[in-house]
Amino acid sequence: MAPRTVYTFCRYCLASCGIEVTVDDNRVKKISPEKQNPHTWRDFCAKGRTANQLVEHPRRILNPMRRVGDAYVEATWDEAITDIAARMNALIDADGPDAIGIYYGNPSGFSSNIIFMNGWLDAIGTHNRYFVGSVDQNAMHVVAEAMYGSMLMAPVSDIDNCDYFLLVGTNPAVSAWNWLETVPNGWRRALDRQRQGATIVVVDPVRTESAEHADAHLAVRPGQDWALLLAMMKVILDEGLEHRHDCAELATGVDDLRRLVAAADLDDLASRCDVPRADIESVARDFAAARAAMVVTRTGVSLHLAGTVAEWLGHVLNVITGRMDRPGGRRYEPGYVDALRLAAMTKANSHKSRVWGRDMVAGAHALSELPDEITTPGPGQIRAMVINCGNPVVSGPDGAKLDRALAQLDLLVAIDFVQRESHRHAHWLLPAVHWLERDDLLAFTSNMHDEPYVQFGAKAVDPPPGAQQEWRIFVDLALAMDKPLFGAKGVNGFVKATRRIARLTGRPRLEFGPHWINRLLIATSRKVNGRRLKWRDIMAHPHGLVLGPREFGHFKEALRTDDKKVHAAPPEFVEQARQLLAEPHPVAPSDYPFQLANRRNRHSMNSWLNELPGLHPSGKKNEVVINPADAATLGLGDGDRVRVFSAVGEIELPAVISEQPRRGVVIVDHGWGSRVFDPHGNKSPESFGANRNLLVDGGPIDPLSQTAALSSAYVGVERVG
Ligand SMILES: Nc1nc2c(c(=O)[nH]1)N[C@H]1C(S)=C(S)[C@@H](COP(=O)(O)OP(=O)(O)OC[C@H]3O[C@@H](n4cnc5c(=O)[nH]c(N)nc54)[C@H](O)[C@@H]3O)O[C@H]1N2
Ligand SMILES: Nc1nc2c(c(=O)[nH]1)N[C@H]1C(S)=C(S)[C@@H](COP(=O)(O)OP(=O)(O)OC[C@H]3O[C@@H](n4cnc5c(=O)[nH]c(N)nc54)[C@H](O)[C@@H]3O)O[C@H]1N2
Ligand code: SF4
Ligand SMILES: [Mo]
Repeated sequence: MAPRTVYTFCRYCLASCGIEVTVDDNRVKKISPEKQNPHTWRDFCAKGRTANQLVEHPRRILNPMRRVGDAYVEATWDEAITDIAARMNALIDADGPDAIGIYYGNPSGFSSNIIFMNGWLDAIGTHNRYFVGSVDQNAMHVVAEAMYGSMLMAPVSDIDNCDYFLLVGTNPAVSAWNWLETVPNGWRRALDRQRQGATIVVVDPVRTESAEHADAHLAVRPGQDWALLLAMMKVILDEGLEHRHDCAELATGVDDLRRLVAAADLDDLASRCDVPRADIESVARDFAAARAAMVVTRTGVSLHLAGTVAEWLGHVLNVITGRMDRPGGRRYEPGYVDALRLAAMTKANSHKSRVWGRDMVAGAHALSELPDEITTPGPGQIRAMVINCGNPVVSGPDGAKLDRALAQLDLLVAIDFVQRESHRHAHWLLPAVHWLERDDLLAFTSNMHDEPYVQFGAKAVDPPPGAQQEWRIFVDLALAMDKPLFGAKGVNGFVKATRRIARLTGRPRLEFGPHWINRLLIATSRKVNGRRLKWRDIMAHPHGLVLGPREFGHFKEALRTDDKKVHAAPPEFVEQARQLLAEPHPVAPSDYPFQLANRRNRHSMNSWLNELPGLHPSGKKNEVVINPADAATLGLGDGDRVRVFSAVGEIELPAVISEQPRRGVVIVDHGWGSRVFDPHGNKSPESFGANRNLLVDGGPIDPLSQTAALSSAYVGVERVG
């Protein structure tokens, strides 16, 4: 057969680059950027180009594998599902549904996985749900819920009209312009604006690639953005630089903000964040005066103990200076599916955790609570876990504590391509399907693109015969456990009936699955620019389809607060800010004088690509990056072997001396030190670099987002030997 070309998009990150995949004999020969894609391809990177290396990973799990003693043996799906269902049901019968827990990681949001996973979790009725949000974007969810009335209401950036970019805790030159929004080619578009006269200010303790190109770089003390942004808000409100109309008509609570800043002192705030007061004042004034401006906040803001307050203040700066829903600011893109309405219709999970008595955030508990929920005996103790698309021992705080807890489980099931660090105690390894091997319609992120856009993510190659998509695994488990899928009577019977019909007619697509839901979502989709989307429109546009121009004016109508206003000063945030103001200034403990920062690498995707052959030309490892002045004090030279330690762990890595981190900050990239095991051949595990999250204590958390100090933990550094 001649090679064929498949047009689809990359599903590693939300940049969603259009790609052209050359396929020969069910093998990927080449992946290139798809320049006919009208919306997104210009961020295309080596991760997308090498995506087939994971598909063809020499250690890929090809069939379910069951642990027998210290080894694994292959089994059929029937055996796997029957055994897992029976063991889980026995635990539920003995201890109740909370005996079953789940962790779902970042990639679970890039397919229909989560819909069906929730269907299974609702079938069981467990509250023990843990997700990646507590080590990523929970702060944004908490802020959006309180200010806009929906945790999913994420504003998108109107880069091409912006005159003043205040980028806080984000490095778009490396990570692309995406989090809970995506602006394809966003960084280059911002640089284009800069050439036309726009100003870019980057706030980051690290002199990143983005900071290198900025007009100004404020090297904030890690975790203290709240003080910096509060100071800017104070300058704007005290000097009357706010947008009068929006403060009165769009928002409520601005008077509460005035009272809050009246209690704050600029010199105090400047000293907390360690940015000169004069710099804060000039940025605040220029930001407020700019014709069009935006604050953008990301993981550099959220992964701290005061992350939610800082995230909130970033949104507040946009609101009070009239940046919402105006050209060059942030707007709301409604997309073709009304995700906010659908989210409001689904039953919100609420539950207080057993050990720490904490509420759920965004429908799940925080990763830092998981170890204690596994190890503390009593009713509701987790006895069985599923890890769905995740590597929490590496991505979350205090991985060693979680690893010890996972070892105690009666049953651990990992759904993934390879057996990674977090899966080392798994009783079952279930082989997953890569995005190159599956069809996806990401309808629930349609409101996160910076223009109305749809593309069907077509599969390029068939998956290995023994791999299965998560949706099917969760449906099979619900049926085998005889628990009602989606917690609704009758669904299991319906699913079985469609399976029977599919079998009898030889038409597999008659079986209930994600394509049913996709069709339904399109049939009930909202009109975009006056036109309702049709399934055949999507199919007729394999390169993707822009559904008309960007529209302003949707922000206010999308608000889901009762009074349809932005709540600028939710009392819990104001209270938390007051508490932060009352705390003493941050001082590093004498044993642990440095703060541990993090970087992303163009060629890494969190923890899942670092061990691929050929992706890290500069060598496969992470290192500790130290400011020359700190290195001199420690007597360290480039390449020296160094021990980095905290109260909960220690790691060893080579030192690199660089001006990148400010004094008192050392950088170790996350996502390394995650072993890839060989359940088939029993060769020794492959591992590169060190897991820096072993140094992060999971105890102290941001009370609002329940996120640990992932990017501001205190550590000590010393030369080895
Ligand atoms: N210190 C520090 N820690 C961080 C961060 C940081 O900046 N600093 N970043 C945080 C952020 S933003 C994130 S998103 C998290 C990520 O945290 P996680 O999502 O827990 O971890 P990943 O490293 O993304 O691992 C994803 C796993 O899913 C698997 N996988 C990929 N696709 C699929 C699929 O389709 N199906 C299945 N079943 N498995 C799949 C991969 O092989 C990999 O094992 O890490 C967080 N941790
Ligand atoms: N190449 C690549 N791209 C990715 C990913 C990847 O792993 N690799 N991951 C994707 C994912 S899951 C996500 S969530 C996004 C994340 O996108 P971003 O949030 O833009 O991620 P980073 O590049 O880590 O940028 C965070 C920046 O915050 C800085 N920072 C750390 N602490 C502080 C602080 O206290 N204050 C301030 N102001 N800054 C601080 C860090 O030094 C870093 O430069 O990227 C996505 N894109
Ligand atoms: S990983 Fe690279 S190619 Fe894939 S969507 Fe993100 S930026 Fe694009
Ligand atoms: Mo993330």
